[in-house]
Amino acid sequence: MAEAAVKEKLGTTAAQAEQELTDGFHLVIDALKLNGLNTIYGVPGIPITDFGRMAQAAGIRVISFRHEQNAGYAASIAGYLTKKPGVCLTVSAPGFLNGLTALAHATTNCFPMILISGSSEREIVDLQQGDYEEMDQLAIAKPLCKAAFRVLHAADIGIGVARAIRAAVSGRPGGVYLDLPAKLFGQVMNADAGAKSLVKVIDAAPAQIPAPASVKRALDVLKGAKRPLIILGKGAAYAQADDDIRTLVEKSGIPFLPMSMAKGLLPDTHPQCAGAARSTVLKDSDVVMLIGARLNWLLSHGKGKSWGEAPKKFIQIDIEPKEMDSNVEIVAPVVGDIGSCVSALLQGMGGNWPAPPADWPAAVAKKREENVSKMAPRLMNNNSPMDYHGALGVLRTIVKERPDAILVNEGANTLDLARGIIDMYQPRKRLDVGTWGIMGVGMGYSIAAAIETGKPVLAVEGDSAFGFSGMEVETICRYKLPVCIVIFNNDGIYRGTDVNSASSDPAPTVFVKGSRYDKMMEGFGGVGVNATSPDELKRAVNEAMNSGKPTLINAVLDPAAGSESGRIGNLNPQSVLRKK
Ligand SMILES: Cc1ncc(C[n+]2csc(CCOP(=O)(O)OP(=O)(O)O)c2C)c(N)n1
Ligand SMILES: [Mg+2]
Repeated sequence: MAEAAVKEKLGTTAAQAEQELTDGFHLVIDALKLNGLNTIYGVPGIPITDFGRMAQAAGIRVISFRHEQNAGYAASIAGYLTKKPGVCLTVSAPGFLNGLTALAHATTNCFPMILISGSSEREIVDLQQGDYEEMDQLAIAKPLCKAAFRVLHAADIGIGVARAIRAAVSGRPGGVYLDLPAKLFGQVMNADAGAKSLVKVIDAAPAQIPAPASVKRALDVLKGAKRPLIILGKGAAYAQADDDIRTLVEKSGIPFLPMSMAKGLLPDTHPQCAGAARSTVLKDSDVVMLIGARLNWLLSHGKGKSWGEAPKKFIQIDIEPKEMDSNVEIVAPVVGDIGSCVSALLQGMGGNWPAPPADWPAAVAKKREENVSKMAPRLMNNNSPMDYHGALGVLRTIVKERPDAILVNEGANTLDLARGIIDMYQPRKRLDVGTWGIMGVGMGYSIAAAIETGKPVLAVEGDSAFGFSGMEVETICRYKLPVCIVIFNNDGIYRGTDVNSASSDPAPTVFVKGSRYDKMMEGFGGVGVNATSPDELKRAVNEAMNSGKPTLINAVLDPAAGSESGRIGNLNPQSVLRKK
């Protein structure tokens, strides 16, 4: 054979061989795509930089953040909004650790999420020989999530991703860690075998049907109630069984209390909503049916002063059997997924379910009207600098006029007062600090909410809360997201008035007075506005929501307007000793 012909033949064979091979990079991408995971939130670096590029080239949306914690919070709320695991991608050790808070947060809040981190050489890590970013990430992640897996062979990528997806969304959802060592990405294998090794997860979150006897028991207890109450938690919102839940509440005639992120499942203005009569319904109810809500600290563990003296019976609907009796006795546990449970309850209720004794809903409605009208005049003040009520009165109207916008909310006073004042009208429109009362979710949530839903986002942020994720305003500008951030700037944490009498250092709770957060936004090409009155605030927010341009409004609040720890000051430890 002539030399040229030999060369050509060899070239073709090499090309053919290459075509028939795949590698770890592509298998991970293919496995994610096969399962409909089309968005990745993360921060690039060794060993996942090229992976991000290739994922983007393959049609996956890769949203690149400034800090992994924010990318992780974004993934966690993407999971909540879509019922598919949100994916966060990080580098090894420090990037992994930055993402880990969000993974633990996802698990605590029952949001499906997968944290994928690149990791260093196993052989070196396990001998602790000081590899680049050395850390036994799998061991560290394990206690903080629902499940943790490591893939060592390219042929196992399909199974690894499938297990991660199933673990994240089945049963009670939560966070899953997937460890991908650097070497895995470069491993090659036969392309056909690679394609065959991928797993499309069938029925990732199988329905869990409640036992008929448990449904009957619950309905018997409910029927005997004189002053029943339904509490809706974010588990009920997650379930996306909106129509059935609404029908159940309306058919029963029972007052309902939405937990923070369940607001809007039925409108807060619904005649049965007891949101504005919370203390009355907790104290005076005799039977409480919890739907996707846990009796944790947010409900005072189901006992103590806020629950009153009279004995209570609890019915609890939850997918997790271990949730039952976690704080108090549950007389009627109904274990199953919320959708299946609610539909079984509806069926069991039949066509002529008796309404609760009329004096109960009437008493709740009276209390609600009283509280609402007490608050009304405060919401209309046009004080400058603003107080919380004046500023929130304006935002309340804006949300009423734009019920499909997503409200992100964090802070102390900024959170507690906004939760009470801003009515929600549609399910899953209120995203906030969740079970831990965590600061720092603001920008990550806003970004994911805009990306996942395509709806405008209004983020109402305490000035301290905002600081935890503030750098992501660049990300918001870079991706041109329709996010309007309103910072309730009261010069500090809770208040801006603390004074340190011992030295010239500022007190621990105060920030630079008169800060202009709006200038940050301008620095990245977004719109910045300094608003000093409710009228100015209203104009600026409406303009931002109309334009869809990334906007940050520095709302100047009276530094003395807030109170210590917002509504949960009672949780601060006290001592009889008051040494100064
Ligand atoms: C990760 C985290 N760190 C610290 C806290 C404690 N903390 C609770 S609220 C808060 C900030 C409150 O100030 P701000 O956001 O300005 O709201 P304001 O009460 O002033 O309206 C802090 C730091 C927390 N909840 N989470
Ligand atoms: Mg503040």
